[in-house]
Amino acid sequence: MKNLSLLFVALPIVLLVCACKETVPTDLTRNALIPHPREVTAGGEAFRISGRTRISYQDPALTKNAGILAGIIGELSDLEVETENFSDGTKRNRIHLLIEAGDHGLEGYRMRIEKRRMVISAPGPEGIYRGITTFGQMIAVGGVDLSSSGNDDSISGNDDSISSNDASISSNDVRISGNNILVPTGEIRDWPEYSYRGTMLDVSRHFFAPGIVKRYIDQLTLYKLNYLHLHLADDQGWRIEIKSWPKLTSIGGSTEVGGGEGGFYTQEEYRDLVAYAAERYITIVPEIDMPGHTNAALASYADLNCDGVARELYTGTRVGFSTLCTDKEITYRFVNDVVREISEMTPGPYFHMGGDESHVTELPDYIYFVNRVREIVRSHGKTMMGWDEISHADLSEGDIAQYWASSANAERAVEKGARLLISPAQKCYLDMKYDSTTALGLNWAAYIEVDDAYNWQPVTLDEGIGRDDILGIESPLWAETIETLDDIEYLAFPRLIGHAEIGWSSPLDLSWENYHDRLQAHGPLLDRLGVNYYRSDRVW
Ligand code: TNX
Repeated sequence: MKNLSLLFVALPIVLLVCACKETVPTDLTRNALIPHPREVTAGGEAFRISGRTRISYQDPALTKNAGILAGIIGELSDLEVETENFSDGTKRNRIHLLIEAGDHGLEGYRMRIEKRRMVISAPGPEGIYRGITTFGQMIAVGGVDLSSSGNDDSISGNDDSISSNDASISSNDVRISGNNILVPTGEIRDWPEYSYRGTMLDVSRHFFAPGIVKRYIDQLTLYKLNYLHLHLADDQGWRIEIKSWPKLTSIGGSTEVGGGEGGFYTQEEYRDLVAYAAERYITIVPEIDMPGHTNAALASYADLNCDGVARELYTGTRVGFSTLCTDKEITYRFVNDVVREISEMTPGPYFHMGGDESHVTELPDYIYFVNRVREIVRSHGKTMMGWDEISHADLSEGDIAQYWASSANAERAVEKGARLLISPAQKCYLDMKYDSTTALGLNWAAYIEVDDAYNWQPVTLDEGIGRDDILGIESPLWAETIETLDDIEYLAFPRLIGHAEIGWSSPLDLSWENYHDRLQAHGPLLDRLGVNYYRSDRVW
């Protein structure tokens, strides 16, 4: 409770009441978990984690997970829990991490909390990790009285088995007191609705140093997001070192919106970011936007322009004025080198080729270009992603179109056999202002308050788009108006948390009233983590 000492100074009466009698949390269904888990059953008792409890992992592949779990417990209490590699999954006073087959993919997990032990099991380390993040929320946020929201139906608790004395339960259902953590018993079975739950960070309009991106990654993983799409090149800046085309960064990376000094990731820094994300079970999706949004490249190499004249660097915020020369062969040598070098550093399955707002590329040229890029991307072993305009080209099964603006484009992509990443600007764009008073951001698509960001579903967006057409959901954060980590956090949080729930939870469990109460309970956690989130008066 290290960081919560102030709370007790502020609430002496609560402290007095709590000092007389230890409150035993026994109702697992009250935990304010986000995303909402699939199935929660209360056991009616409590498991005590103390100095003698150990984390016991059955498989060496779970060593890292055991360390992460011990770290979370250590951060939230005074406990230094030891870890051990042990195959007996029944021992008492243990938090067991077990590999166990399941029916719900690699991210599905099961958590069984009994009076004398608890078990987190999954088909592999990724699912165990998702379970650990749930456990982390249980002890960091605790419980909340969700009955006031009138949505208890949406929590599949087994009421019959609850024998808790309600009068003894205050609003926090998991108790931490120095060297003891009490966790309510019961069972959670959980798995994601969509296998792709992501956010995009535009590092081109303003450059964000690796340390900032890592901090953002830390925050994404709290809410089970598993993809981070980096928008690495646009008119205002080229942000990734390409060894075979060095001027892309020495010239193209030298500025940003407003004329600041810009910057770029060396290949070493990019690899390090990819590894950092992978440690947290987040896959990086690199994007090089083309044939439009390419002024930084066109300023770096004259040959990429149809007239052979290098463009001036651009530090404004207009879009749609630049294009690679689609009928020059050097353009495809360039694209091939870029896709090859980036793909070699990117273990994830996707390469995003942009393709949006190419307003000065003739449509037949655009189609020809996207078709050729698609072949290049495939030749380097990657699946092509692109903004919804790519549906004009020859898409087929395996390609991914990112629905941001046009349902006609999205439907055309589906008709051609592609699947969709759902990012409608009116709901998902994290760079949209919350309301007319928000200092940061834009408003061309909408004002998006916290409830607006939550109150929609990918499957009901468009009649022509069915569940099977959808790969997942992604929330883009464009960076024309933002320059710091504080700015990123202000626009992303808490809207992104709602998107994370839409991506993970059962559509039947999505209810603003219920989510509202859980999100409210996450405020103190975000405060403690120092996240500069928007304190919407619709929530806090
Ligand atoms: C549209 S979204 C764009 C971006 C801008 C964004 C600002 C998309 C595919 N293109 O170039 O940054 O609006 O909200």
